[in-house]
Amino acid sequence: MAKNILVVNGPNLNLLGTREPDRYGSVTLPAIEKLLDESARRAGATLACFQSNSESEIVERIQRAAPEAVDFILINPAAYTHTSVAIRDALAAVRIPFIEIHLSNIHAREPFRKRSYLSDLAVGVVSGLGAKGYGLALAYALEYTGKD
Ligand code: CA2
Repeated sequence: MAKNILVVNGPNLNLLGTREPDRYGSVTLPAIEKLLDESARRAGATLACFQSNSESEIVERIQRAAPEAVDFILINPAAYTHTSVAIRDALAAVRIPFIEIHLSNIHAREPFRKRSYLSDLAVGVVSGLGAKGYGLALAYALEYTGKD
């Protein structure tokens, strides 16, 4: 079971629930983080949340996860999904298993969103299930042993 989980959200996801509700839903990021924290606590795990609009801050947060003994990362890299070799390299360097999450179905949108720089390194990808995707990914992370 994963005990120490880090949730990372990328650029513009701080706007969740305040703009484009048809595309991204009406739940705010703090509300999502609160639900995740409650679920993690119930399972006896600890969960830290981080959001940034800056690629370098996300890279630095992922690097810090290794000395913090984070054992699973849930990440919605937002637009950096489609551009960031730096975030890919950080995730590869720390060797912490992660799930890539998207609120929307990135395969049902513009062609440039189909390419992810992270998916082939991920344990799995959740895309198109809205805010529920975070809870589903957390449930998987809590049971993850790396053996199956
Ligand atoms: O579907 C997702 O979760 C995305 O990661 C969201 C990114 C987009 O660039 C990815 O292709 C798919 C965009 C995040 C923008 O977040 C907003 C939230 C509320 C209002 C406006 C933007």
